[in-house]
Amino acid sequence: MLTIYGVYKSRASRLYWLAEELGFAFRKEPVIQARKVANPLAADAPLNTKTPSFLAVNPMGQVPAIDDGGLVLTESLAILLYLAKKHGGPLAPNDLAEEGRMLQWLFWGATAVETVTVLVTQGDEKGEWKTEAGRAKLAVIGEALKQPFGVFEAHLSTSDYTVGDRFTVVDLGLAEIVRYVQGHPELLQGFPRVTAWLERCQSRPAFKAMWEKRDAE
Ligand SMILES: N[C@@H](CCC(=O)N[C@@H](CS)C(=O)NCC(=O)O)C(=O)O
Repeated sequence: MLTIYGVYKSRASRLYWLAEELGFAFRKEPVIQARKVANPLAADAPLNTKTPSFLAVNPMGQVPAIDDGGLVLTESLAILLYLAKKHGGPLAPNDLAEEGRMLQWLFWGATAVETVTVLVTQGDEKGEWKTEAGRAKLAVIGEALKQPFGVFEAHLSTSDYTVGDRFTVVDLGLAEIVRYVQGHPELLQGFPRVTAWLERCQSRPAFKAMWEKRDAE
């Protein structure tokens, strides 16, 4: 049985969305981020990313991780591609060339986009954007996103989706990365195709099912 480590309100949401898309069974181990726990190492602390039993699974102390019949994997985007390939179908690559393109866009998402968009969601969590200094920082972040969002905007002029002219695991992963700025529409201003693509991805029943469970968590 596949075990997914991580609560819905974390990058594990990507894996839960994929599970809704593909319908595979899993066991959820609700590991919460240590930063959300007052004393993560206290005896009565909930299972969290600093709990020794979880560090034995992912020494990086981050969710998500999976254990698929003894195969332990970390890094959400790698796990997405692994699970998509394992279960097959339209979300997975059809051939090596498609897999190459998928890896390209997933690595691009992790390096050129998520490193920046994650700052937005972290700032949301801390209430950082309420001050003048915070708003100035957010504007700098918006500037940093212009190049990658511009590249994606141009790419989406040829297709509604990132690879293979259909919704794939790449769109799922990238949509979760771009979602981090969704609470700040000004950061998506000037990128109508990216905005429409994000709405298209999030209109899928599987995303909505995941989101309902995330809200209820
Ligand atoms: N590159 C990793 C990043 C994982 C990551 O940063 N996860 C966050 C939660 S979204 C985490 O576990 N943080 C630990 C903490 O805040 O204690 C991935 O994509 O899986």
